[in-house]
Amino acid sequence: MADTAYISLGSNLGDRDAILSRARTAISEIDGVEVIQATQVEETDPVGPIAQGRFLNQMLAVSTKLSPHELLTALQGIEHFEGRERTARWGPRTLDLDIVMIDNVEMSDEVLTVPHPEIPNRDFWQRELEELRGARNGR
Ligand code: A4P
Ligand code: MG
Repeated sequence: MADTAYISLGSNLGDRDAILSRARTAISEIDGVEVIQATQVEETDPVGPIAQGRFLNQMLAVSTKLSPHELLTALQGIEHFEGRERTARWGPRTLDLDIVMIDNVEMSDEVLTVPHPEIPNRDFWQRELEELRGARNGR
């Protein structure tokens, strides 16, 4: 059985366009994952307590045969490949990949919460979800 997952790509350090482009390619190359749709890339004001540069954000809808944890591990591998350095929580990053939602999945443990708890605070995520899920449901 394949699930539909919604993955957020974010970058506010370095060559943001090139980083998102490589991330899309890397996600499409994960075994058991197929990219089915993508929103436009958009520039967004930083959310959270740290003053930092603007982000480029994009959301992908993917069909995945992986478990949520396997998907998270694969995404973290891509983040590390892009040389992300963890400084402050919420702080600047070359590449941040978040699992925003997985259709029909609700779960929370020490490493993974789905749907992502920040959805209510991020207008652009809500818009992107509406765009991708609305299109898939024929709206
Ligand atoms: N984790 C738990 N649930 C999830 C999930 N659904 N998807 C855990 C991904 N990871 C999840 O994340 C910390 C840990 O969260 C992971 O190890 C994983 O086990 P992280 O990415 O290492 O740390 P972080 O990103 O600094 O913190 P956090 O809390 O994930 O922050 P966010 O929510 O990723 O926020 N403003 C704009 N405009 N655009 C952005 O993209 N992003 C952030 C980062 C802040 N402000 C932003 C944006
Ligand atoms: Mg994150």
